[in-house]
Amino acid sequence: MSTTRQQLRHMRRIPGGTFWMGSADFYPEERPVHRVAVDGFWVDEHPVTVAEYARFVTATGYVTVAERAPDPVSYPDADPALLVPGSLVFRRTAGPVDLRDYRNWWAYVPGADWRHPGGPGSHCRGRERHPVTQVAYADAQAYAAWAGKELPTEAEWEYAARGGLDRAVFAWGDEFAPGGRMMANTWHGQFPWQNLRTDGYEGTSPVGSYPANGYGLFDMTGNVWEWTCDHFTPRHPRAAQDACCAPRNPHVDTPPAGGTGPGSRLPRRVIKGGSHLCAPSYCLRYRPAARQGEETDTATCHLGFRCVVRGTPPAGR
Ligand SMILES: [Ca+2]
Repeated sequence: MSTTRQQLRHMRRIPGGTFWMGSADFYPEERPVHRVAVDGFWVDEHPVTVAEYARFVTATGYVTVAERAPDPVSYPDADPALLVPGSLVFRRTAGPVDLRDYRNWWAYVPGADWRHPGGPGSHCRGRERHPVTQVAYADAQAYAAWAGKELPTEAEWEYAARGGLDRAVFAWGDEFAPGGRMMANTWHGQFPWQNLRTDGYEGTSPVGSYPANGYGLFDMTGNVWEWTCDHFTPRHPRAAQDACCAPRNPHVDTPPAGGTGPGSRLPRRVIKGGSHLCAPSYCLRYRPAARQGEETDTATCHLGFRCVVRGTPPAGR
């Protein structure tokens, strides 16, 4: 694929290099810390916005996963009443709830989709610069293909998110709010009932509302989780730790042996960056090393994506 200047608008060139991937200080799935080498690439300056996704849908007529009725064959145990188009919507609770049961704050809402991220009656007017949400993995892939781009590997994503800092906790350093400055849109207060909006936003925020990282990238932390093209593994591959040399451009392109994990129906891909729903008391995942696995057909109000372009710079750049 030849790269064009049009493709590279609002993208940043990330120089190739080697970095420490993962963290030993938080959740088990981030371990082990290991060296990884990544070739240079371009990455979107910010997550794909509602306006950008709307241009794609207008041009192609694409219908997202959340806008289609789920196939009963894939959901043999599902309540038939829920086999209608829809997606997952967060609902702030009235007070403290059992944090072990996510059903206390997540609901499958018929009619929720990228145009109506909170369900019927919600809309995106005035939110064109917010990240698009309610997009499943295939929806992100479809956009990327249309734009002549691809989804990042987890290693590319994490390398870009670190902004050139070596083993820092956050994308901007080791302190969450340096000098009291809010650096990302996360959850302040007691999840999932008390949102203090210390950072100015309860839900998503317009892209670029917080400082860019060292590579000039916005919203690598918080706001929305972002899809990557790697299959989720409960830990980083053992081989990465044992190898004599840093793996180059690692990519987990098949589901791990032994299945997708308890309760999972579908392969899970790695999502990165945390979201406006991440609170220290529940999910301290607004860090480059943090990772979760998400089933590929899942669309939620706190998950979006950004794209990359691989290859060498076009002539003249
Ligand atoms: Ca917030």
